[in-house]
Amino acid sequence: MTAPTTDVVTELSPRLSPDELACFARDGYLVMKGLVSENDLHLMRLATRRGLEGPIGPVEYEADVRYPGAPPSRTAHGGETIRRLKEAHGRDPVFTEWVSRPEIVGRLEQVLGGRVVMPLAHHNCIMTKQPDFGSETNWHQDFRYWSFARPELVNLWIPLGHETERNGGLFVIPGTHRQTYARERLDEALFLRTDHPDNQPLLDSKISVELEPGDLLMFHCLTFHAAGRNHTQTTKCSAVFTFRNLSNPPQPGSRSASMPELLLPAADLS
Ligand SMILES: O=C(O)CCC(=O)C(=O)O
Repeated sequence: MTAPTTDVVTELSPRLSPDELACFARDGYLVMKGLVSENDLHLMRLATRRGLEGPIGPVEYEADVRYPGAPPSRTAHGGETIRRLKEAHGRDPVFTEWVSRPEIVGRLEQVLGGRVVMPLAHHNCIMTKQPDFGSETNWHQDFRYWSFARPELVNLWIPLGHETERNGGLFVIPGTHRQTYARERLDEALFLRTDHPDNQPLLDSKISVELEPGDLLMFHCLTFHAAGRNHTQTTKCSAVFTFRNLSNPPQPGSRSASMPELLLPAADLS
């Protein structure tokens, strides 16, 4: 991997346009172009490669989650396939430097409605979808296992390479963050049941989120999303972080409160 020789420094707006804000409010997700420079991507990829080659912990293995397609145990064939490099924040300063930039914090302030905090207990990882043993993730809302005063968090998903349906890219169901769901529409682990008739219209409206390096995907913590397996021979990697408004704290004693959080510098939106 060679370092990029130039990185065009352009002033990026710290704001989403009114159209982008309206799309995010309606759909629960938004793809933004050109927000991650080649140089930042290079540093993020280096940190990812270091983590995978070490491997440098903490990591989550596919065998730990047992999702469809994952090896049955860590000692089985493919059992050492990594699913996530956890604690991305501590792996390289590039991640925190990047999320702290005005063009990122400003957008987060707009959608969250005030000062932005980055919880380190959720996501804060590099998702790796590896060939052969990378698993499928069924339809879920990230908030299902989180405990905050309000379900008003957003994720930023930074693709480190191209993401398509073929290499296990994400699918989303637009607008699902604005609805409520009867308990029987979800299975025991709170995944959306694909055999429930009431869920069919939702499942039929799924969208494959195609991403390229430089893109940034923002999605609401209640937006149903899923991902398939990686049918290529190249590992797909994406850095993922979660954000909340300062006034939306984790419930004391919960897993959401189990790690420190970062208060991001305020963006100047004037
Ligand atoms: O890449 C995937 O399989 C989806 C991951 C995901 O949505 C999650 O872990 O919340």
